[in-house]
Amino acid sequence: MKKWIAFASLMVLTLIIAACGANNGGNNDSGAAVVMAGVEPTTEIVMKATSFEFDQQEYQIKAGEPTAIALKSVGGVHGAQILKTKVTIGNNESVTVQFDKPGTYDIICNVPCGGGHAKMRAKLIVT
Ligand SMILES: [Cu+2]
Repeated sequence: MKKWIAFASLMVLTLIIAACGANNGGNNDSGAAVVMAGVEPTTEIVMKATSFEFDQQEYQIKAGEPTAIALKSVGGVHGAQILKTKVTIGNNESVTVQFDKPGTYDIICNVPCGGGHAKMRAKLIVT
């Protein structure tokens, strides 16, 4: 009887370790961009948001450079989320980020701002 309990405990432990391993693998994706709090940016881009679009379809930044990404709302209240990263920029806020390597990321509005909200998309191209 005790053997079964020990075996069951071992199985549970194995599953927990496996689950943790899988989580770490998933987090690597989010490591592409790092928020550089307190770091002086070397360059800045400004995204202007209106209801319901960003002023450009594509924004370009360079990998390896601390870059301030500012979100200026010209009309309405909006937010920007860079998918596959942990970066979000609030309404009329600026966040300094640095990307490790080139890539293309989707930017979406993350504030439910009205009828055209779902169409508020742009791309961030890291070169
Ligand atoms: Cu929105």
